[in-house]
Amino acid sequence: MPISQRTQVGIVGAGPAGLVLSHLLYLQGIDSVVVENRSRQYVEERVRAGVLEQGTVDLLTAMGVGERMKTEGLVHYGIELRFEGRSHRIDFQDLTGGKGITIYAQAEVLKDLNNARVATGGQVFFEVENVSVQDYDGAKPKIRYEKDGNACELTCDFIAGCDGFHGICRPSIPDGVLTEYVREYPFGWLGILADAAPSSEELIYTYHDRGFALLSMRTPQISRLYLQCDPEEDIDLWSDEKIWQELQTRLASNGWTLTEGPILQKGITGMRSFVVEPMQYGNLFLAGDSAHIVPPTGAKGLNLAVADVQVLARALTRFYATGSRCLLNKYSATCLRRVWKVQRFSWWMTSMLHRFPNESPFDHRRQLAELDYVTSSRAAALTLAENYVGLPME
Ligand code: RFL
Ligand code: PHB
Repeated sequence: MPISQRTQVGIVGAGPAGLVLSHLLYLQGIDSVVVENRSRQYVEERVRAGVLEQGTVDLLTAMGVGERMKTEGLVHYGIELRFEGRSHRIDFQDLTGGKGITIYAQAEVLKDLNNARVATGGQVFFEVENVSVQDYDGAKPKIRYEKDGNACELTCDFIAGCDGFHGICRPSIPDGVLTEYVREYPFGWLGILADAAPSSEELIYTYHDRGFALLSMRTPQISRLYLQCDPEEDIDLWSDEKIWQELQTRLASNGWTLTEGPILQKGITGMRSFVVEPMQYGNLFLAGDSAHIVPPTGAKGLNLAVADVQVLARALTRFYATGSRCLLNKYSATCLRRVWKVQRFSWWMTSMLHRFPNESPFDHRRQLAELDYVTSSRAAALTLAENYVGLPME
C-alpha cells in the first residue's frame, strides 16, 4: 500500500513557477504540496535567469520574499544596444514613465522562496522519483511518486504542472488534446559566469558580424556573458582564453574595455520558441516552461512563469472562496494572450540581434536598419522598452 496524503493543490516541480504558486496559495490559506525530483541544493545552484521585470519584483515583494532582493538586487533603468562598434542606450525610465528591471539571479529567488516555504510550514519534497500524474480528468487527481524507496500517493483537487520543458505533466496529457507551436533557431548561446566586475553598469546587447554577444551580470563582482554559437558546439573546444578573445572581438567599442577574470562556470544552451495550447486539461494546469519556452534574448522565461502562476493562484483562490470555476475555465485563454505577446517580443529581439546561417546581404542590411530605427525613433525605442520592463498582467 502506498503512503497516502491529501492536499488541495498538488504541484509538480520546485522551480520558480511551482514555488511561487505554492507560496501564493499559502498566503490565501490554500494547502499545497510540491514534489521535485532534484535536490534542494541542485535547484538553488543551477545558473539560469537574472532579469526580473518590475511586475515580478512587485509580486515577490508583496509575497514577503523580497527583502534580500531589495538589498542585493541591482536596479537598472536601461540597456545598451551595440552595433557597428557603437552603443545606443534605451532609456526605460524616460520611455515607460519610471519603470525598470532588477538583476537578481533565479537561484537567489529560489533560495528566498524555499526559505519562506520552510518558515511557514510548507511541504516541498525534494529528490522524489518516478513521478506520475493520474485521474486529472476527474474530481480526484493523484500524483504518485517514490521517496526514499517508498511508494507515495498524493490525492488533490487540482494538479499544477510546473515541471519545466522536460517534465512529465505535459507529455501525460492524451494525444490529440494539445497543439504545439514550435520554432527552432539555428544557433545557441555559450554562457559564462566570471569572477570579474561587470564592465558596464547596464546590460549590453551586441550585434556583430561574428554573431550576437551579451554582457550581463549577477552582482557588482560577478559578470555573466553570452556568445552566439552553433547549437551543437562542443564546449570543450572553447578554452577560457578563446571565450574571452571572442567576447573582446564582438563587444569591442571605442574607449571601452571589457574586464576579464577567472571563468567560474560555462555551458551551451539551444534556443527555441514553443507554446502548447491549451495550457489546461481537466484539473491539470500547465504553468511556466512546461507550457512554453522563449529564446532568452528578451529575458522573459522566468517572468512568464511567474505571470502564469499569478493567474492560476487567483483562479484557485476564487474557486475555494466561492465554488466558481469561472476563472479556472479562463486560465488558459488568459495566460496565452500574454504568452503570445511575449513570444513575439522574444522572437523579435532574437531575430534582430543574431546572425543567421543562410541570411542574404539584404537580410543583413535590414537588421542593421532595424537596429538604427530602434535606437533613433522614440516610438520604436518605446516599443522595446515597454516589452522589456514587462507588459501589464492582463
Ligand atoms: P524550471 O525552472 O525548469 O523548473 C521546473 C522544475 O521541475 C523539476 N522537474 C520535476 N520535478 C518532479 N518530477 C519530474 N518529473 C520533474 N521534471 C522536472 C525540475 O527539476 C525543476 O526544478 O521551470 P519554471 O518554474 O517554469 O521556470 C522557468 C524558468 O526557469 C526559465 O524560463 C528561465 O530560467 C529562462 N531564462 C530566463 N528567464 C528570464 O526571465 N530572464 C532571464 O534572464 C533568463 N535567462 C533563462 C536565461 C534560461 C536559460 N537556460 C539555461 C535555459 C538564461 C539561460 C541560459
Ligand atoms: C542573464 O543575465 O542571464 C540574461 C540577461 C539578459 C538576457 C538573458 C539572460 O536577455
